[in-house]
Amino acid sequence: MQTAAPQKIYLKDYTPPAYLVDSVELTFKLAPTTTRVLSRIAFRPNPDAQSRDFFLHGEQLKLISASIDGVSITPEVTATGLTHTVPNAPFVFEAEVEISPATNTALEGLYMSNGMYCTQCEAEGFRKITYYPDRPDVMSVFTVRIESDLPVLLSNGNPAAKGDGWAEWHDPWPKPAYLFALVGGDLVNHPDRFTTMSGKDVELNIWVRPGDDEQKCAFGMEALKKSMKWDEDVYGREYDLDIFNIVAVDDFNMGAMENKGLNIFNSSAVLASPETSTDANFERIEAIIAHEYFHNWTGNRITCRDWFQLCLKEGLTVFRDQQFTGDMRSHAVKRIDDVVVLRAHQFREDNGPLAHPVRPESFVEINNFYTVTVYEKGAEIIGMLKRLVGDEGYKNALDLYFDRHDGDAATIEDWLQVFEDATGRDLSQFAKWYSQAGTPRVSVTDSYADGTYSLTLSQQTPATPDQDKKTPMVIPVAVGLLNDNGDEIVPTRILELTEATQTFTFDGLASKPVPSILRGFSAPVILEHDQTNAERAFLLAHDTDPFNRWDAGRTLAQDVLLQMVREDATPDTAYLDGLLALLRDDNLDPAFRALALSLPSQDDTAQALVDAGETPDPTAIYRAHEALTLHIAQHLQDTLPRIYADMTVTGPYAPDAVSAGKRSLGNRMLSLMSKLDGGKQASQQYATADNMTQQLAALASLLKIGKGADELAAFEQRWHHDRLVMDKWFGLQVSCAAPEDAAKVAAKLTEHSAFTMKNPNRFRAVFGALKGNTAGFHDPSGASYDLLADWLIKLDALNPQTTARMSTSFDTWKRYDADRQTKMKAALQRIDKTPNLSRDTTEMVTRILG
Ligand code: 0A1
Ligand code: ZN
Repeated sequence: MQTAAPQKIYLKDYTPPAYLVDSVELTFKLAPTTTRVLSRIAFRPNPDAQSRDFFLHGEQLKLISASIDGVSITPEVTATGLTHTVPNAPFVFEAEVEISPATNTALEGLYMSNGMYCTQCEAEGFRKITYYPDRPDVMSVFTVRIESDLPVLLSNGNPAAKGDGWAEWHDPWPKPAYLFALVGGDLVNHPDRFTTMSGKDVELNIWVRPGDDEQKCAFGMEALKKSMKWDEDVYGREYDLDIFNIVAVDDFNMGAMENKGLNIFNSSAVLASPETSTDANFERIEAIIAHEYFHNWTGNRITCRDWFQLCLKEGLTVFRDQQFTGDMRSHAVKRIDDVVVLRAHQFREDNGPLAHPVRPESFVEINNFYTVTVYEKGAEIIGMLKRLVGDEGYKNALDLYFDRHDGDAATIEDWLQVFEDATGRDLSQFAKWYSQAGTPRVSVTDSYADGTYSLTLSQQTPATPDQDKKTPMVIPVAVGLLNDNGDEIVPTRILELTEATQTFTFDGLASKPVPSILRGFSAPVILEHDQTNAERAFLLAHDTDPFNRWDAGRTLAQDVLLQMVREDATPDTAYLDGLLALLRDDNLDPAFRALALSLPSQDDTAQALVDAGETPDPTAIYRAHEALTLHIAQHLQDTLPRIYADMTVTGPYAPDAVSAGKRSLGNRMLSLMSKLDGGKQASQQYATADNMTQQLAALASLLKIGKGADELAAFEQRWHHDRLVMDKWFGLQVSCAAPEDAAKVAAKLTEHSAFTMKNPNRFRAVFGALKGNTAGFHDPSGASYDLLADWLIKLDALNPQTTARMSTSFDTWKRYDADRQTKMKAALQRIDKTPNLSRDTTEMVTRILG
């Protein structure tokens, strides 16, 4: 257990910094366990400050010397920083500290990964590098000198000078310390160039370790150039340095990091080749490269005043990367993909013990708030704003935002103000989306009389931790109406639901229409609409809104599953016929058909049962999913081989959306066919596949029917040298394991010589997959709970951030039966009682236990 109660930090306590920084000069003398960092920081009193106390953050630093205006001082040093008296006028603070990157397993601050030095400073890692006011509202110009024998030495900004064993960098754009970065290593680059909209020539590089990885940068480089062009075309944003560097690193806690001019990427988020990466990997890489690049304006040029404003940069940047992917690929498919993620992860968070507002009001450890709520619900809020003010209003507001706040550390109030000023709209009620946690439920009733159709919408948001009472929000509900023939008689209209209950009317209708509600998923809410299965099947067949068409099928599938869980029913043939018609409709995008044929996740079904006031049984849910999949396979049996053949992509592999969509539908066919042919087709596909998408899909189809042992061994034999491919090998075995075997399979994999908990990707491959195998994780034996708890306890001593993140696997514990609850609670308590448990994990486990 923690010795000292961790301190909670509140948004309401924000005060401006006592001192501002005009310039920072840093010198790094790199050495694995004895890196020296020399700093020279020009401070000046902040005229807006409320205090004159001088405090610099600093953790795990060995202070060698310090001075103020050249006079040596002995500051008061604690575990969290240093203080000293300072002049009431501008002054220069200098210090020399020693740090040990080689033993830094937390992967925060300066650390080493496979012989390479790299940094991760967001959120509060810079304080592990040197003493500094490590808060985002202190922005300064950095000059960095790196001394090392390593051939490649990089930092932010533009290269200033270099010589034998040293390099200097200067970043002209003032930035907070969390955007600082440094890399030193034996690296090779994949170079390119980009000419910006005003004709400036920018050098681009992706840096990787020498070896086969060099071949894997081309796709990322194209994605970078597309992102740069898109941000110019769509947002009018131009790049602002002479050089843009991306570095791939194997050990990284997150996906990637937007450090100014020097993005550092988890190698899984940048390296790609047809032989080693799936279509999903390619799409993810394109999106993450775009996301980090877009941060240059939304995050770096305009940053956050404090960490409570994290959604200011993250919600907006996710929204921008979603728009980008839609433009590059398919808007309909991207929207469905995003909503699947939102419902699976954000709704789960918002409806459990970890629920928090998009702008939280307090935290113990900010790293615990890089959540789906801040990111994905944060992006949904931007989408709603755009829907409410229209495309023109959104464009004007964004132009004003960049004009007014360039160079600022801004707040959500600043953000909403530009929308108010640009559009004249009052957003005071809308602002609740940032402060009120929980997923609103919108229920629907309707009636028709004398040519008028009335739609009554009611909203209600359930209580969440620390927030009992909720008040109505502004909910944009996009609605269209269809007639009995399936023709659209009222095109999409945005209804603004602002009260607890409101009725909207549509006049001049010849008969009662079929409503299509929440088109495009116009707000992140749960729609409670008692439609008959016939109406849903009708929308599945006719809705002109592709999202709602897909969602009608999804709701039907969920209903069928619930019936099968409850009473072992056989599935509704209306649903199966609907699927067949959709599958045979060759006018429909294959990617869309593949999505329409996939079932809600088992975790979604569990939540649907909770919403209906029932206790979910993961084993029964698993059986219902298996049974429904078999029914679907049998019902579509005659059509599967034809579509499978039609989806063959000829020619060399390309990761474009059209080819990927075909493979996606083809592999959906393969997985269904495997339920009937004992894996014959899958074995053949495995044997002949010339790319990872086809190979992995075939292997998954085999493993899911309890076959594929030979292929699994061959896969390991072939790919044992490739870390990212081996992550797939580890993960797939756990996600495809039968529920009763999942814990055993995961435990056995932790004994494999290639398993290491020091690498977050490998740890997540095994334990992320265990969480994803819902019935396996919740196997009544409790074996998975115990195994995960054992490993989280071990990992916490090395890497608190990843441990805390992975502890969320337990966040649904209160949903389940008494026996499972007892077992999960015991696992959580065992973690909580671990001596010296990190602040990160302590906060998470405490919140989960509630
Ligand atoms: N800002 C990055 C993600 C990131 C966040 C936190 C980190 O450490 C706590 C690392 C990376 C992004 O949004 O891409
Ligand atoms: Zn981001």
